[in-house]
Amino acid sequence: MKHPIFAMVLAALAAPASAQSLALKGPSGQAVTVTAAEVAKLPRVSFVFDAHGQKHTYEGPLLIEVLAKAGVPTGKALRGPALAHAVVVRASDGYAVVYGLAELDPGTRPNRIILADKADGAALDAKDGPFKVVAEGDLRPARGARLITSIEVVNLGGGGAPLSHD
Ligand SMILES: Nc1nc2c(c(=O)[nH]1)N[C@H]1C(S)=C(S)[C@@H](COP(=O)(O)O)O[C@H]1N2
Ligand SMILES: [Mo]
Repeated sequence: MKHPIFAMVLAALAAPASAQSLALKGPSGQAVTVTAAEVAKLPRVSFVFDAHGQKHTYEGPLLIEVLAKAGVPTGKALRGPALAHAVVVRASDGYAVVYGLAELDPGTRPNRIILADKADGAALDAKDGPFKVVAEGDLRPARGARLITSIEVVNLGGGGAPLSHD
């Protein structure tokens, strides 16, 4: 390998998917970087998503399981003021999508929202990857942000106290 630039390009092309990462910001400002290898270790879910008649099987962890690494309330803690948390998903092309934290919770609603890192059994390609949020059951693919680079959880300031039965 005589030419240094050629060697660098080859090294970049050969970089493993685990070199990819995602910047998380939690509701109290916690900054956490999650690598593709860490995402790959979380429990995995898969389902078919139909985008304008094109069906693909997406696979990855529940998005809320990823956000738990940045301290979001989950399970029984996802009540009261936590219901006023917004999840802002940002992509490298400037696209952004907002979800409500509670809709990511499998105990709140059945349709799953995942951080997909695979489609049809293969790692996402350069057009979609390394990560794409896929919302099961959405009737159109607009909320399915691809090319995701960061996710921020913002507390919009709900002041209500949780009731004992919520
Ligand atoms: N990063 C990113 N994700 C995006 C978009 C975009 O412009 N940028 N467009 C959305 C919209 S409106 C649609 S219809 C689908 C289109 O996905 P496709 O290009 O894979 O068909 O991606 C969604 N996710
Ligand atoms: Mo769209």
